[in-house]
Amino acid sequence: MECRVCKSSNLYEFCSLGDQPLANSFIRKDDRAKKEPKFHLILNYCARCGMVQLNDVVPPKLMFENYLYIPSASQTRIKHFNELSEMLIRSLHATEDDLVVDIGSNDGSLLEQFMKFGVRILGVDPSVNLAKIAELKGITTINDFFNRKIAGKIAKKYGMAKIVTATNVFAHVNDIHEFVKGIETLLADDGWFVIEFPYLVDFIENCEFDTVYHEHLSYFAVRPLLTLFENTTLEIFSIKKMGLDGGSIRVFVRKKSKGATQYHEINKLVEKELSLKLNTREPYRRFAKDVLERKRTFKKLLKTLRGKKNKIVGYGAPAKGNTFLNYCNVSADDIAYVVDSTPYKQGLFLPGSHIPIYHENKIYSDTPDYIILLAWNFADEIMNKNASLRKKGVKFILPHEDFRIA
Ligand code: JHZ
Ligand code: ZN
Repeated sequence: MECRVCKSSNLYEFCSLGDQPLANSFIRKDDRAKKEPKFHLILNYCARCGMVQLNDVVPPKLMFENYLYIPSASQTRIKHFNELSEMLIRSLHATEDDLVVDIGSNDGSLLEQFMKFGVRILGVDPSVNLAKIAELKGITTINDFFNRKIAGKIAKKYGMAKIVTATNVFAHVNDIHEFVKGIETLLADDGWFVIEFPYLVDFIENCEFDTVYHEHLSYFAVRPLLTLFENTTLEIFSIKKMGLDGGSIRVFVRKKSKGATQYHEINKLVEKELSLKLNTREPYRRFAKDVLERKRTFKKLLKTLRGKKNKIVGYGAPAKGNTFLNYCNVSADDIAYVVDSTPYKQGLFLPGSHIPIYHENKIYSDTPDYIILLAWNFADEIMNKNASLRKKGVKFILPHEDFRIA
């Protein structure tokens, strides 16, 4: 095993979440008796470049060919995509001749926002079911994994891209050097490549261990990211911190020497990373301890609540919820069901725990005592829309606030 950024074999294992099923492999009712494939979920830290990464790489086709996660199940994410598209169109003065390519385009949620501006749009996504949905919306989608070859084909057929976006997909890519070469092939000289993903600083500071699953191969800090682009024709010229998904960053990339780089913003993030000693093993050791502590705290709470015969259910069937529940050995005896707004997940069962997934309405007819907020990154949206339920006395358990009950 070598570091996916600097190729060093000086990797240090700091946290194991055990063997787990794939977090987005929801199960059909009739398949519950079948054995689920499980894979190690182990985090490594590269002592040379500081990159945090998974030890084991699951064949991507197993995870992404039939994909049930859609960003459009959350209003907050749609709003975010709307803001992102507006900002990029405005900043680059993009017109109808310009091409926007979204990598990991999913059901076309982001490109739908760009569509409003009349620019040319193109999606790239390996998921067969989601590419079909995007095509039905009128979004041409190349149904494949992005790489240099695909980039070359796009450039030849559609021309160079003024805007290339990759939101929550960069961390899923095994060969990131090949991916970056694809961007070098595709990006116009005056174009921008914008990447978004969860930020290592928030991940470590808030012990967001549930965001570890087999899809997430990389847990980026700015320092290794700068290393990644070092020997390329591209440069990072700005980075914005965002609150989304428990703390993410938006990274702006373009061809080298195309204007003023916002070093101040980038340096501030690097300084923060150094002040947290993310270039040493210390914070990772602490993280592993915190993970164990969080499991203990939750198990204790669960025991107390169940001892008092409370009915406990879950809100959301996010991938991260499955890491959380499976790491804490939670079963359908502990949590009766979860509800989720994604139509494709409803009627299925969670991987590992086999907890059933229902429509969000179920909690209104059923009125549980406690709801654990598995999709804690959308706390505002979910707590607001369930205000009436809370008035009736239903309590929410907030994992991201040390399991506070609200
Ligand atoms: P959400 C996915 O992770 C997978 P997940 C992926 N690997 C990734 O990187 C991140 O996204 C970004 C539901 N929900 O977005 C919808 C409600 O039911 O946190 C979703 O199933 N009601 C690409 O799966 C889930 O919660 C609501 O009101 O961890 C949220 O999933 C809202 C707001 C959401 O991502
Ligand atoms: Zn490295």
